[in-house]
Amino acid sequence: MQTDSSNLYTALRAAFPADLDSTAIETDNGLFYTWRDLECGSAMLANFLQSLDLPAGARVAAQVDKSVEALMLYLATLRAGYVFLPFNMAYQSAEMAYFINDAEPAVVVCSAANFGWVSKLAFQAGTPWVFTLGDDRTGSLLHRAARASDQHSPATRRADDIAVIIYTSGTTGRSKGAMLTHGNMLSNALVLKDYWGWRSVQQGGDVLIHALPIFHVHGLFVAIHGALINGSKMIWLAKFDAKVVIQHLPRASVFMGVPTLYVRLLADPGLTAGVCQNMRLFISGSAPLLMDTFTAWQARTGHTILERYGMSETIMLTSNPYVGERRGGTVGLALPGVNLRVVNEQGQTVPAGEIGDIQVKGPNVFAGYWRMPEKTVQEFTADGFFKTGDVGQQSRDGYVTIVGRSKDLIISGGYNVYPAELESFINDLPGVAESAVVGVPHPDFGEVGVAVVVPRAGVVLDAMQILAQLKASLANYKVPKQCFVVPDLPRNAMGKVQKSLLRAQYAP
Ligand code: MLC
Ligand code: AMP
Repeated sequence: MQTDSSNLYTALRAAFPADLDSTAIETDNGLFYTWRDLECGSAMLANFLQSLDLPAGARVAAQVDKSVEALMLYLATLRAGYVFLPFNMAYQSAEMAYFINDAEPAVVVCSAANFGWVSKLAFQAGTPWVFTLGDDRTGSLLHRAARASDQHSPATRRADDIAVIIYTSGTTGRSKGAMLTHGNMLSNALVLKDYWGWRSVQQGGDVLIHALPIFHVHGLFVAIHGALINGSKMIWLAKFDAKVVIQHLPRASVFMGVPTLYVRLLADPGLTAGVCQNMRLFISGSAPLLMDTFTAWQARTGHTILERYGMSETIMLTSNPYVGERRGGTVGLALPGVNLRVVNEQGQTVPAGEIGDIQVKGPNVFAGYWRMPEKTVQEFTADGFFKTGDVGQQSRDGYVTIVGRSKDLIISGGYNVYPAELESFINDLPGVAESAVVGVPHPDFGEVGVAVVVPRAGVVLDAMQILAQLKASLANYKVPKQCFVVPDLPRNAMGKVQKSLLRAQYAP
């Protein structure tokens, strides 16, 4: 077998336990997948993809429900040396049209229910292959791959070859594709393996409850790479459900979630110290964890949540320590290999405790935005640091606290919502003069959007109708939870809309 240590799959595969017939994944609908199933299933899909004779660097896009076969498609794309593009199932046709036209994937995989509109978009954009994949082991992809060999040697890939493109929305409303390399992901997975004290099979092994979606950095990389590179079993939940998580906790040792998951678990009386007694580690990230949640979790379960910070462009950047003080309200220390600094407007590093922009450098930092060289240059400093868009401070002993964002972004239940995208959509609706979308605190999602809309002279706008129009066109989680029609927006002397005033006004 040809081996190339820079193909991420090769490194993940090398960590599989010696007993390939032991369970790698147990699903919430009673299925058991062995390590051999992962190896052979992804080999078949990789062989099938390669039989399509795709050009070098071809993109394989997937907008599918969470399933182990979807994970195998990801692994197969890595093995075959193509570039994987995961998409949220909530995206509707206008959003998918943008992504498909921008990324020009050679293969698109979608659900059978969406095949009609997705295949139309893809064929119009010149994609030659569209397959379906269901969450119940059905679909043309598996059907076509069924005759492929289950033996496959990972394609030779360099550490700086692109493995995945993750689309993030841009502040202009135009989404940018962050290109992550095999090297970015492997270096980060190896750092986290040590940092979070993952236990080898010889040490009794870890069992991860996987309850997150698999189209983002958190569920796809931090969780899945974490389990695979440690040869650890996953309990695989199709969707987060507090009761189902609690039912599985006694057999697990690691859980990862966005803060909303912790809030929902705490709301269930079934969460007790007893059900958590075999747990080793609870990790939170993707959005700020409130101090209340941190302390309530400690009081109820006896465990201290480990909060970490990262982003699509960088994977993980900082983490509270596994051994040592997990300081609530902070995102911990820069991970080994990550160079993190807090700078002022002139780009000078500020003293400990002072607030500034967070910039980072390291082997985990992405290779740039897909087909946006100017945007990529803008987002890096002359000395090669990436501007995260997060605002924070670092204590004398290195703990980082995030206090805000210089980017206009709402993080709702761990999903990013860009006000500029919503505002441009609302401003195009008939009768709208202008609008502003702001984030306000929310007990479940942490933060949600509120739209404030000004009608054109003489027009009467219906707030509910505006929300209905947004819902008909955009992913559901982006739709503001409330809409207000007002005569005008507050502006400063420069004529800029004062979003801070709107936030304060609509927070209640
Ligand atoms: C769902 N809804 C949301 C929402 N999720 N609204 C705002 N924000 C959200 N995040 C709304 C839907 O629009 C719908 O409204 C209603 O809730 C029910 O939808 P659902 O899909 O059934 O919701 P639910 O299953 O309860 O989902 C909630 C959730 C989910 C918290 C489980 O949002 C989730 O999995 N979030 C995790 C996101 C994540 O993995 N982020 C990682 C990013 S990586 P209606 O009105 O249409 O009925 C990253 C980097 C890093 O940030 O550091 O990790
Ligand atoms: P994404 O683009 O989806 O990867 O989101 C990345 C952003 O999520 C970061 O730039 C931060 O603003 C935010 N984020 C991630 N983890 C945390 C955290 N622990 N606390 C606060 N914000 C976080």
